[in-house]
Amino acid sequence: MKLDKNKIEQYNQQHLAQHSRKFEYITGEIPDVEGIIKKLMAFNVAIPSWALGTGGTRFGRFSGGGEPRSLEEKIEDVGLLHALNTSSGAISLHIPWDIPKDYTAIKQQAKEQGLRFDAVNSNTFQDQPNQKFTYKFGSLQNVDKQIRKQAIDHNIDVIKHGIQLGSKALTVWLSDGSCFPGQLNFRKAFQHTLEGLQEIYAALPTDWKMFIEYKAFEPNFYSMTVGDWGQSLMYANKLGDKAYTLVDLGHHLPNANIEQIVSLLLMEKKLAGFHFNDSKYGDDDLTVGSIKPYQLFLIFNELVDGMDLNGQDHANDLGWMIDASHNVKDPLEDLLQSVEAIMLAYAHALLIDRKELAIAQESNDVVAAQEILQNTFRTDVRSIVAEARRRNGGAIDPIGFYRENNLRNELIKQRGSNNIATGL
Ligand SMILES: [Mn+2]
Repeated sequence: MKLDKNKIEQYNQQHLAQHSRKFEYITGEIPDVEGIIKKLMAFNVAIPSWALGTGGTRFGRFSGGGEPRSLEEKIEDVGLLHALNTSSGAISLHIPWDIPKDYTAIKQQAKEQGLRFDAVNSNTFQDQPNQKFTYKFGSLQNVDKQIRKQAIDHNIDVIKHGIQLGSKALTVWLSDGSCFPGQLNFRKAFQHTLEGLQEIYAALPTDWKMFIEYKAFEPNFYSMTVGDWGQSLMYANKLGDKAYTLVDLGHHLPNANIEQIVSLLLMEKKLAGFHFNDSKYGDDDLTVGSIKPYQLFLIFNELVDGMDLNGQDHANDLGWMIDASHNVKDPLEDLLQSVEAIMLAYAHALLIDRKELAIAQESNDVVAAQEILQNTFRTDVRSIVAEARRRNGGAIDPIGFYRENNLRNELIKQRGSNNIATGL
């Protein structure tokens, strides 16, 4: 479904007076709003191809209707999000769930909707039909060399798909690990995994990156072979300059200080980027910012600080992606909420008075440091984010527009109500 830009323009006209009132007020309250808006206008978060359908748990899945039936329809959905919020201009494909049949046509379609292809993702956490060997006991870590080779070949195959699409990174997430003490020789598992990653790394084009994603637990519950940022960083350091550690917010043990991890990875110039989501208990894959928006802000505080120190471009030098699941919401509404939460956290981080914060830190003024962060966090920056979107041609209120125009009903009419998109 293609959106008529005039409709967005009309919608914005109806809401302009109210929006302008809020925006003018905040412009008078904070310095350099224009500088912040410029950065917000350039910032994009990739949408993964597996997040466009209704998500499920291992207990059940309740489709909401109108889900995309093909890669083409998934790209259409991301195009729709991007037209509304102008900050979802990339799609991240999962191989083999979303292998294009015709690269040229897919690239053309994406281009027409203003989308680029983000990192490609491999899958050795489940067996595919017609696959020769099983990953039941792991992929790259496996004691069986033939199974390791199958996993290496798959990853190299994913790189080849990515080259055709114009992607520039491979994300490797391994579910490898063990469920019971004694099952695995940790050192051998690490060595096998490293050797496999080295072979995959050797197949990367020169301008590509490898993102090594870690996860503390699940599907293995005793050990994970890439279980935390320390292990991921060990692999990345041993592999070379093109290998980086990828942080998925849900992949930590409870209460981990993710902002500190981000800060140190940036210091080491080894942060690949992010998979955004939110959680209360584990890898809950909830809407970004729905549970811990303050933590998200603290993470963005470190991101902006560390990237500026490295001279990195916020919009392009790291990989930004949402990795969430939507069990009870319309997936597109949920994704709009997630991107909005990210933009708000980013806007807040850009607003921090870093000079004053450094002075407070250097003088051990704990109260002043907290005041600076919390006063910033409590500033309502929603109209600044909306203004950036409006100037890019997006809707002042994307969810408002989506609902007012019954876009989900349109999708159900086009696609039917019983189809289920590939994904988790
Ligand atoms: Mn992830």
